[in-house]
Amino acid sequence: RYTLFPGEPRWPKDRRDLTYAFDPRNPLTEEVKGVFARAFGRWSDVTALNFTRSESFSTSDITIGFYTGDHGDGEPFDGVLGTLAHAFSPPSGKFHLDADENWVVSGDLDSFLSVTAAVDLESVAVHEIGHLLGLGHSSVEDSIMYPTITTGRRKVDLTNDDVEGIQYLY
Ligand code: TQI
Ligand code: ZN
Ligand code: ZN
Repeated sequence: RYTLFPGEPRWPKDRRDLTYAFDPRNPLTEEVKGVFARAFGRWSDVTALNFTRSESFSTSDITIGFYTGDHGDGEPFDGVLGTLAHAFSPPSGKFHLDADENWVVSGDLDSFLSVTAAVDLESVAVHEIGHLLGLGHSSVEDSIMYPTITTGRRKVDLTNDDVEGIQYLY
């Protein structure tokens, strides 16, 4: 079953249109930006939420960046595997990814075979966006919000449990 953060924090009712921006210090390809757009789309498909990409990092609701090691928020990254990414509950909007991971862009199936400790970017993004929106971890093994993922595995489809959780909040 899904869980929520203590106090059930969520984006307020008058904030159904949320913007997101990428840290300009990380130049990302359109292919990588498209992975995030698809991950947001999986949540906007089942809620009244809309996510729009913004070019203004300082004024966006959700900010996305790739960092290594200590990056100033007291939760340092740890190199390959271990912590892959973290996101904070609403209304923080901070979504950080460990730049030391061997991120794989979904659909690139062959890369799973050749990359050691490959981590599927879209799978992690869908999970972290769940946290950004207010979902904690779920006990349902197939759910996006289950707290374990297998390296090299792609898990991007919301389950009924994820949908029930997000539709309770929004
Ligand atoms: N990062 C943890 C996570 O996102 C950070 C974390 C631990 C956390 N406990 C939390 C975040 C409670 C919010 C609330 O779960 S992680 C997975 C999963 C991680 C883990 O790097 O370990 C995914 C990132 F669920 F598969 F284990 C993405 Cl998909
Ligand atoms: Zn961080
Ligand atoms: Zn998590």
